[in-house]
Parts: sequence; structure tokens; C-alpha cells
Amino acid sequence: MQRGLFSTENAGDQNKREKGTVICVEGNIASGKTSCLDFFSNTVGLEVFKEPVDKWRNVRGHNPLGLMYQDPNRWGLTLQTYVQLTMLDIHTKPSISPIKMMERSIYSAKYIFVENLYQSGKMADVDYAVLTEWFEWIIKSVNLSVDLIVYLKTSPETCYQRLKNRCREEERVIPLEYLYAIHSLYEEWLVKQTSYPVPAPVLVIDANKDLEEMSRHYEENRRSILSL
Ligand code: DCP
Repeated sequence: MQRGLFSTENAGDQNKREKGTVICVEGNIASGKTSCLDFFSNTVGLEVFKEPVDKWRNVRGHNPLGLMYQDPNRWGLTLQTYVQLTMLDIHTKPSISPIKMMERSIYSAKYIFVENLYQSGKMADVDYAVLTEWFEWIIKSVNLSVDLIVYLKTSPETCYQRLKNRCREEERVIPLEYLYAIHSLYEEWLVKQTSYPVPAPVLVIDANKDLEEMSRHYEENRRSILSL
């Protein structure tokens, strides 16, 4: 279809046609994003892009994720600069399928994790300013459109339990309070919608249930989740 003077196609439609549909799965640490992505990964016409946690744990032999948890004041900027780069890379990666399903986004990296470091006094004003300049330049210069946000809403206690069970070395130091802080930033952003711009409609899913029940829920709501 040509997009001319008399075309009825709007910019959103044109974008979808060119980039496909982009769905971001959001939620607290250990809220079950990976299981959600795994569930949909065998859907025809859908490609999954997981958060590159392995890269955050090993960039040229360094572990910025581990360093950030050990000393957030010193290494918060280091990790979040790299997270921002890797998320930008995923947003701009061409998808071979009409639906691209991503784990988190460049938006939550900034509005949740960077904000949390800053608001809790663990990031210097200058570090926050530099990251914000980068973020604002990126979102105004690059097409990072998202069509749907699937928010896996969990209680911080559930996440804490799952976190303990999975035993990721770097995350041993995470206290329950940290998960509360991330939860409340997510709620303000995606549910109350009072903190930062929300780049797409939000579908809230109660993700406190066990894996089997979650899979049943995903199956029953496949069409609305895939925004078909
Ligand atoms: N992280 C961070 N800053 C970001 C994004 C993530 O510090 N901007 C941290 C939080 C976690 C780790 O990276 O310690 C990995 O994130 P998740 O726990 O959210 O990823 P999982 O794949 O483990 O999620 P889930 O358990 O929901 O599948």
C-alpha cells in the first residue's frame, strides 16, 4: 500500500506494517517473564527476544551486574549504560516474524531501574543526568515504538520466594525491600500511570500463580495477549 496524500493508513498502521507488532513483557525481578516468553516462543509468526542477562554478567570478561549489586553507587552507571545499549540493540533488531515479543524494554530500564538507583540515593546526580541525556536522545532519534505492554503483576513476596529458589549468584544480596521499590515504580508507571510516559496500551496479568496455572491463563488469553 502506498502512503500518499489520500491514503487512509495512519502512521501507527504504517509503522506496524514496516516493523510488525512489538509486545514488551514487563514485571518485577523474577516475576516470570522468561516463562511467559518461553510459553509463546513456539507460536507461529512470533519471535521472542529475551533480556540479555548473560551479556550483563559477562562483557569482555567483566560482570557489571554483579558489580552493581556489590556497590551500586560506584557501578550503577556502568551497568545501566550497558543495559541501555543492549536494549536499544534489541528494539532495533529486525524481526523475521510479524510479532516481536521482548522481555522488558529500554523504557523500563530507565523508568524503573535507573530511577530506583537515583531515588534511593545510590546514583550521583551527574550519572543520572548523563544517562537521562542519552535516553532522551535515543527515544527522540530512533523509532522504538511498542504496540502492547504485558505487565506481569506479582507481589514482591512471590518474587522474593522465586528469587531465592533460582539462586542466581549476583542476586543473593537482594533484600525484599528492593523488590518492593521496583514493584511500586512499576505500579506508578503502568497501573496508576502517574510517573512517566507509557509508550503503549497495558495489559495487566496476575502472575502470582504457579507455572501450570500461568500456562493455562496464557493459553486462554492468547488472542488478547498477542493483540490479535
Ligand atoms: N536488572 C537491572 N537493571 C535493569 C534490568 C535488570 O539491574 N535495567 C537486573 C535485575 C535482575 C537481573 O538484571 O537481577 C535480571 O533481570 P530479571 O530478574 O528481571 O530477569 P529474569 O530473566 O530473571 O526475569 P524473570 O525471572 O521474570 O524471568
